Amino acid sequence: YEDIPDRLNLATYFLDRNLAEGRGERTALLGPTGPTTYAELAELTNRVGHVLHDLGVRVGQRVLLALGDGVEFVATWYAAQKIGAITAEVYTFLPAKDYAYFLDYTDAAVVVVDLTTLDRVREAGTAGRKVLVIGETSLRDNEYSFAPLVSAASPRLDSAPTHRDDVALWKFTTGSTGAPKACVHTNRSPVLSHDWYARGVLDLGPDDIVLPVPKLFFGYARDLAALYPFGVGGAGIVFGERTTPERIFELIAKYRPTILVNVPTMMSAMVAHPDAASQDLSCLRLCTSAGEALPPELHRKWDKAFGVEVVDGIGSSEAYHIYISNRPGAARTGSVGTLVPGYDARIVDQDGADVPDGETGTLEIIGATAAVGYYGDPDKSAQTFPGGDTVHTGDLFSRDADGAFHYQGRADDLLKVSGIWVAPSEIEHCLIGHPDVIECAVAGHETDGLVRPYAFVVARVEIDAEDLRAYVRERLSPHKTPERVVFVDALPRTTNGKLDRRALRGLDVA
Ligand code: 3SK
Repeated sequence: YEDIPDRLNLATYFLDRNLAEGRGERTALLGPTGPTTYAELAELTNRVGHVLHDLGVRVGQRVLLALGDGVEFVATWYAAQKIGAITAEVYTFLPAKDYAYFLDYTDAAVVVVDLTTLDRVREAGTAGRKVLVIGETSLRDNEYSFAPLVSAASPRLDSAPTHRDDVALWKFTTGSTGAPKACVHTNRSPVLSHDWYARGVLDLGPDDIVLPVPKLFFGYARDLAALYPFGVGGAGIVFGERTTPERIFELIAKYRPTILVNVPTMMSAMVAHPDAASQDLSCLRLCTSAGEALPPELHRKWDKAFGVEVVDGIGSSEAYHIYISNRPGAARTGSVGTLVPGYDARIVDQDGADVPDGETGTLEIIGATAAVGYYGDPDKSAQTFPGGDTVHTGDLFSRDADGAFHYQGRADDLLKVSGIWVAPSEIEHCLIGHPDVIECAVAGHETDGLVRPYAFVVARVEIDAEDLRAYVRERLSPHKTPERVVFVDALPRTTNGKLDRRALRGLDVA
């Protein structure tokens, strides 16, 4: 990463560069308040930067964003970056006790909220912190109203002279056990990921308009909608409401985006939607899929329903963003693709030795976007980030002779059934092939003291559990047949929309 300047501020790099390069009047964001140009967004960012600074935020302190998507979210994020603070974002539908955890863990100098989160953040307890409130309401002692402070602030602001190796942002990761932890990243991570993935793989350009399915608190979406397009003069779409298939169809019809940043759960809901056949998605040049594995059968259903190319990839908060991906024009069903240029990888056995092509092992990813560690957890940091820009992912993969990677599940999700290791993903990929299965997940539950695979299924119509078991039995070896099929209305999900396997294992199936 020698090409990256020593002095690097993300607000200057992604946002202000558009003014310096004569793109101030181009659209940066599209949303409910209309288009926002780069010049307008940069000015709002500068004003918010002054407000944060006047509230006492200093270089290296944390600013916690607990607010819905919108122009204010993006401006506040860049404002905190511009003054050299560290940004961290959290989901807006958490209970008060979770906000208490995040406030305590981040020790944020200022927490920025809107009217959807204010009450729960208050209940969490904000003593000793300043709360910047977006929206009109009556305020308490430590609370400050965003709009009047912002309009009184200066529209000009110099960037803090941050270095490329200074800590810039935290990305929260839920992990499969324990409380959420922050992956601590320096300024160079988004800049490199922008070059390697957004430009190198997606070929993002000035005419791209990006619509994110996940909300901006999830780095996958935030970077692809509000950082990477700015790096090339393109635009992102922001909307505050919860994401539903209907809303996505509406936004596609209204803004005609070129890239849809998607996750398999929403792809499945879009495919199963009764109005799917009448949608015109021809504006989309591609749809990214990440966040969790895309079952090949869902990929095929998507192709048949919409004909929009899916560029499936895998990323993580630990490695910053996507590090293995398919390539537009050469996407393959059933593989997450090849290494994003800039990254290296090893697939290793339990002793850390490389496994040959075609065999399954644990993936180690090597690249200069690796986090410097988990905040406040040196032991876990040492396990996951052993040095040399390496991340131990805990994901099982095989690599074929063409260098394409095949996801085989999480190492800690494997089930030992009748003495044989079983990957839940194999049973899931089989079940999703059934025409009446919308979504499914497999987890280990005990039957008579023995661990057996249980399938949790969201079905389109009423199906007989025995028929589904027979469907799997005909296709996989007998010990992979689910011991039970449990029909559910929805699968448990983490705030990032990923399947919550811990919750699945804890479901009462009596
Ligand atoms: O899947 C993830 O967790 C992820 C995290 C950060 C950026 C991108 C992705 C896909």
